[in-house]
Amino acid sequence: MQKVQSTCNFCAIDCNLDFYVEDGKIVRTVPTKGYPVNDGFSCIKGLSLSKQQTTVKPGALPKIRQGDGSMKEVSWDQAFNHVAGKIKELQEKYGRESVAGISTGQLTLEEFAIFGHVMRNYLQTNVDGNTRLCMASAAVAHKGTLGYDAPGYTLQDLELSDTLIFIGANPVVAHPIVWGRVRNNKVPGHKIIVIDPRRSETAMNADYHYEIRPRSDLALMYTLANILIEKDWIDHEFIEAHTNKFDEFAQFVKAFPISRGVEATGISEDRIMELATMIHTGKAVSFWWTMGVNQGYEAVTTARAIMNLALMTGNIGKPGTGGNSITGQCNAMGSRLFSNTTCLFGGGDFTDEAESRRLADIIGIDPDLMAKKPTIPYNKIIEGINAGEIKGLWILCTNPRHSWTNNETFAEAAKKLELFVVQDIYDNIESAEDATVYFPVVPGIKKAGTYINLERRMSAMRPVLPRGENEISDYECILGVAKALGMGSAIERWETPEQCFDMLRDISRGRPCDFSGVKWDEGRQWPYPEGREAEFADDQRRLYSDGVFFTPNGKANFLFEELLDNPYVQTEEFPLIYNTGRGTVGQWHTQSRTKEVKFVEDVSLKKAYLYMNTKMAEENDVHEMDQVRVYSVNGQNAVFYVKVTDNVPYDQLYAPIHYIECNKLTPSSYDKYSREPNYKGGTCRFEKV
Ligand SMILES: Nc1nc2c(c(=O)[nH]1)N[C@H]1C(S)=C(S)[C@@H](COP(=O)(O)OP(=O)(O)OC[C@H]3O[C@@H](n4cnc5c(=O)[nH]c(N)nc54)[C@H](O)[C@@H]3O)O[C@H]1N2
Ligand SMILES: Nc1nc2c(c(=O)[nH]1)N[C@H]1C(S)=C(S)[C@@H](COP(=O)(O)OP(=O)(O)OC[C@H]3O[C@@H](n4cnc5c(=O)[nH]c(N)nc54)[C@H](O)[C@@H]3O)O[C@H]1N2
Ligand code: SF4
Ligand SMILES: [Mo]
Repeated sequence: MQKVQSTCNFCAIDCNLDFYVEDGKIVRTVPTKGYPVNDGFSCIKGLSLSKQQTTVKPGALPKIRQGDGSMKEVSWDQAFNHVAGKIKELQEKYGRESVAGISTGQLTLEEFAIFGHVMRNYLQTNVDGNTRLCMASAAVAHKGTLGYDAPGYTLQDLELSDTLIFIGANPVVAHPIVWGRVRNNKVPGHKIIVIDPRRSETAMNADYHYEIRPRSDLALMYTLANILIEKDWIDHEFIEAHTNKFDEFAQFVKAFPISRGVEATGISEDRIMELATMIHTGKAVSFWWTMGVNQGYEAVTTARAIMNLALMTGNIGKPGTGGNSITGQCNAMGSRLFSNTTCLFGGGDFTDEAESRRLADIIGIDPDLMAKKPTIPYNKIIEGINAGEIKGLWILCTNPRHSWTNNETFAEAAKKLELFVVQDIYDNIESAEDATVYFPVVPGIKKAGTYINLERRMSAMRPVLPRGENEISDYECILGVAKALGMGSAIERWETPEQCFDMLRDISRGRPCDFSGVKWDEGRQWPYPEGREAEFADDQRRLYSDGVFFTPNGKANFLFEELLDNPYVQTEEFPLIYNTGRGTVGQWHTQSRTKEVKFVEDVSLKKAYLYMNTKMAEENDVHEMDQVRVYSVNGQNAVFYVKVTDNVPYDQLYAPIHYIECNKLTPSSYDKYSREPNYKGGTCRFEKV
């Protein structure tokens, strides 16, 4: 029996697992003992990765839509030539930007990079990713406050903090290993605090739960800042030495007396004071935010306000502290820095000509062929298709027909495309219904590459199973199209993922994400510069311990602005908040991968459901598992089964995202800086069916 250690490619923890292989089959999967991330633990999703050896059809061939509407299998070469020809034809006829791509945070670093190279550099067009739906707000917030998209923490901080504050994060369901690390926390008297309008699974397990009104986080953060300043519960020395613009910030939050916080959040004055006092008395306070913050109409500003609290109390760069964003997908961190979508490879600006030339030299391309501006955002791509300006779309490792906000707009777009390439491991995902080309690729267990986890750890994905005839990876698939496009010397240095990794390593040299000392197939946190390995030997490292940030003067920025008007206030017509998010540990997003896991299937509902407050249900004569039709402010409606609970407030519904109905009802509304959808902030009403 052979043992292969590899990385789980579901969530951003990037657990390592030992796969035992016999006769070309995975016979046992065991979480890797001693691995600094998950040390012998994992969740059911990682343990179920072996299912893909049977559920992903082996040896599948690509398919092309025929005149009669049917899909016909063709050889890989035929498919590459067809797609390359069609891309060129569309670009000639309608202009370069008439073709676009939507990528993901769930492929390897090398796969994003080659896709970004082909589409953004060579074809000079737009590619956005599902990372926009997830981490864009955090990325923009980090750049402004810290000077670079560099979350500073290490997972060990969860064990070292005495005051852990989770804001819009539900790790019990979404990041079980994060929660495992919290449970390992041995600091005497440590407190776990949750800020979430809903009594989430994490709130149920916390010491304190502040059930604020949805979208009132920003007002709460400013109110807390004001209290901390008024009481002089701040770290003057740190502020003075390591931050910019504190005085302006202090002046600004004077407009947030505690009464304003009470009015916005619905939390009493005493309880807001209690929270401020815990931030003050904590010796190592850590703030952890996820989608309850990122997916809002003033998400970037809220994330900045959280980091402001960490900065003003000096809770950053020290063990157990930080204003920390928890990442979602296995390689969201990688896609943020190496997809060539919103920044150059390695985080540089498209306008930085010297940096652009340096990169062109490393990747072997004429500097004129480098992308010159950031991509248009996801929503502009979908709107562009619906407006008839974008005619070709290539999506890989994402299922937007299901996951995109107001998803009927994607359904509409898909039907208008002249070329719609869907690259996935399953041909039955909702997004493939209108595909004109389907590329079947192998799942993670059959390929090699690198992920970066939530604490900046490069994590090696190693092929666990051999490949059969016709089986190719995402990397090879993109390379095939690149060659068919006639890229010639512009793709010469990109023959294998390993070669690509070497180029990215060179690119990272001297940048904050410097991983020049990391070898292919090695797991390490960045930075890890070549020649300074001994200095960076600790494998649980955090950034900013020297108080130096990535801004021009090395100081972190206090960034703030007035509250915006909520685009979706509750009205008589739409009196309820429509909250959405993860359902259970076993279910992953659009469920293409997890619905096959028998254990998960046995305990999950097959049809869309939502949670409704007990009193609301009683008043409307709704009982457990009755059906209701929900009418959304976006003009759509859908039917859901009802689960009755006290964990959701009276005037809210909570719909798990794992059913396509969920995003039928979310609005086309975005944060103005990050363009991330305001997925958790719609309004609705319902009637019993
Ligand atoms: N099992 C499982 N795990 C996953 C995933 C999965 O699909 N399934 N997906 C992964 C991915 S890509 C991601 S991004 C993460 C997401 O991880 P999380 O962000 O933790 O998950 P969500 O359920 O989307 O949202 C978290 C909480 O935000 C709350 N919330 C809603 N509105 C507000 C608000 O106005 N203020 C505050 N403070 N809270 C609010 C919701 O009630 C919810 O409990 O999970 C990852 N892990
Ligand atoms: N209402 C609402 N909507 C949301 C959210 C929310 O909280 N509320 N959360 C948003 C967030 S944070 C996210 S990250 C998105 C996720 O949204 P999606 O990215 O659309 O969801 P997934 O189901 O993860 O889609 C991944 C696809 O990749 C395929 N796949 C798996 N492995 C491979 C591979 O190796 N190669 C290829 N080519 N394909 C593969 C899977 O079969 C699947 O079809 O949803 C967003 N949508
Ligand atoms: S889904 Fe996340 S927590 Fe579960 S095994 Fe995979 S990486 Fe670990
Ligand atoms: Mo995500």
